[in-house]
Amino acid sequence: MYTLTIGDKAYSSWSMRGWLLLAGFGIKFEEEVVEMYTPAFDAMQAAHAPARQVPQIAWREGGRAHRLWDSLAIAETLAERHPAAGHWPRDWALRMQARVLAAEMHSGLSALRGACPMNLHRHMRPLAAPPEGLARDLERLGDLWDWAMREGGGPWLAGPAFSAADVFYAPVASRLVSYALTDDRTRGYAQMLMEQEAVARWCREARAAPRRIARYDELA
Ligand SMILES: N[C@@H](CCC(=O)N[C@@H](CS)C(=O)NCC(=O)O)C(=O)O
Repeated sequence: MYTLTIGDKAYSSWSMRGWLLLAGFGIKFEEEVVEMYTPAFDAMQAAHAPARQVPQIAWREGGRAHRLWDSLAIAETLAERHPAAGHWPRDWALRMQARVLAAEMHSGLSALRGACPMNLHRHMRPLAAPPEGLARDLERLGDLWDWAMREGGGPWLAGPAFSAADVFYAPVASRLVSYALTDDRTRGYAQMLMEQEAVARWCREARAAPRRIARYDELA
């Protein structure tokens, strides 16, 4: 049995990806939420160096304790351990497409990620002063999603089935909604992704959690 350690569901975008890579593909796990920016989070990081960041997955196997972290490594390792779960498409060209999309998200869109931290309590409230680079990231996102739908035939980013590629963009879609950044190219898929069963469940649980983090809620 896996134990997934995550941060606050409303605010921890990488945690959302880790959780979706399990819950979105029918893999059983226990979850441990450690509130971010607290002594308990510091203690978790010290206890689990060098993993440190969330999400992390721990389990015992073959008499050994294992710990897996970083969402891209999590996607690849879970796909390898659960080949029938469907993290990556079976068709090689769609699988390549899914990996390209996940990898670009993992290392890119930094203006969008930096300026618009995930906050599932925020709804359609634009940033007061959108920073340099945000428009470029939104343009790039529109290009990527357009290309993905054309190339794979949709309705998901890598063809007919929800895959790890969609997982990587779930927090991105939530930012588009929270900060009123959707446009004609991104609105439809962002909406569909937010309504996907596991994504919607994460969002419900996030909004039900009582803790609020002022530094994110007060972002103008
Ligand atoms: N590259 C990592 C990023 C993980 C990450 O930055 N997690 C944040 C929470 S959303 C974190 O643990 N921050 C605490 C820290 O960096 O000390 C991944 O893909 O999972």
